[in-house]
Amino acid sequence: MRWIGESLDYKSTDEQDMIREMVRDFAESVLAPTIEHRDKNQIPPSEEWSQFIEYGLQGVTIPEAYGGSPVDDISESIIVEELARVDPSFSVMYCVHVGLCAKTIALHGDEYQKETYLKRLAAGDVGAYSLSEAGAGTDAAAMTCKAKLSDDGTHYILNGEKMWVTNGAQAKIIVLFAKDVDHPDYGVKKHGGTTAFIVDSSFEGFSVGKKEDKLGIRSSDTCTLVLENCKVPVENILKGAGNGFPIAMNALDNSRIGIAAQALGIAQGAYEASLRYAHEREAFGKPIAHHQMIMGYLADMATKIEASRHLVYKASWSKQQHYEHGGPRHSKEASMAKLYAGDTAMWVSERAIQIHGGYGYTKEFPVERFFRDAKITQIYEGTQEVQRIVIARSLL
Ligand code: COS
Repeated sequence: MRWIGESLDYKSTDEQDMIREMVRDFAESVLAPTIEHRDKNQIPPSEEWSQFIEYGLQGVTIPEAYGGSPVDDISESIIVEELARVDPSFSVMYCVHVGLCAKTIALHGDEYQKETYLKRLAAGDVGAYSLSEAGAGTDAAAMTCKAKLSDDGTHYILNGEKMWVTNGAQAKIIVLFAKDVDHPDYGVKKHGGTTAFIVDSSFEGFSVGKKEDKLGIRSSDTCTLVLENCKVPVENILKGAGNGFPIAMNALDNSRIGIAAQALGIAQGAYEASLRYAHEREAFGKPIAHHQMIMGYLADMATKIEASRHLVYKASWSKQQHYEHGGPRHSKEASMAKLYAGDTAMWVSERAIQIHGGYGYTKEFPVERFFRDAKITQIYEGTQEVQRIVIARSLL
């Protein structure tokens, strides 16, 4: 049997290096100066998004034919990682736009849907994805939002309320799931009738509800969406009525890698702040970086971050192999990356506060924000418990 090491190449490509440098520059020059204010006041990064779209990176999951500028899947993760290293809120806005929304339409959309919606997403209209409801988060198949075909057969009428929608208030285009009550599988299979709709925020009967007041990622908007006889044209269904659940799960396989990359960036940002502080801060006559316990923390942080990076890039590579070369589904790799990187972000950001001591508990340093932002990476796009279910199922 061949040893996997024989085929490994750890070198990044010139394009990946160039993308990392470009995004780092954007994050440090545009996001860093405003993040504290946006975090404190829960202001979404709309201004910053307008500047970001000048780079064209909002179209990395969209084919060139529809105005996109595709990059390889590791580069996609590098972009998220570099954004999160400075501003985790912006990184999740980006992740949902390129991953859950644009990629899902690119994979499952027909020509009309791609022509109409991918072009707008590529031009910078913000995208969102809406699966969860008040009583259906982890148990996604338990959703109760209903869709019914209109009498003249031209529209579906959607009713219900969706919850925890990232970019909910900003999005113009939303991939949204509801159950077609007339589908033969509705009420037969648990997820029976689940249908993926492309909803334009201008559609009649669509409105944005409550905005959540969150512990972390406070500059990212998270809302409920209200569907009151919302009219969605039949041509806006992805892959036909009743075929939505696998589309939802497949989208999560992709986006969990994005959240893992976000967690990696958070851990990296918290670690770098700690390293800087450990060199500057003196105690007992020397920089704390030279005290063995702090050295131990820094070593463990760097090791866990490196391990996370391997899992994130491996999962990104597996995703690309799956779509471009018919490789096996990447569900396990995505869940492993998110599980490990999410726990690492939480652990590293907590240690970062410990290294900063009392100062780390204040808003004078960014580590308390990283700590608050890290927690959500263990919850959204599948809790750590769900990741374990997905991993264990693939093992068993
Ligand atoms: N890709 C494509 N299809 C998939 C899939 C995947 N990764 N995983 C499951 N499916 C398909 C199955 O093949 C099955 O299809 P059929 O009925 O045609 O056979 C269907 O989806 C149902 O699968 P399953 O029985 O595994 O669904 P469960 O209800 O048991 O759900 C978990 C399993 C818990 C893994 C799933 O509900 C989940 O991921 N929950 C978390 C949701 C989440 O991340 N929410 C946050 C969203 S951010 S808004």
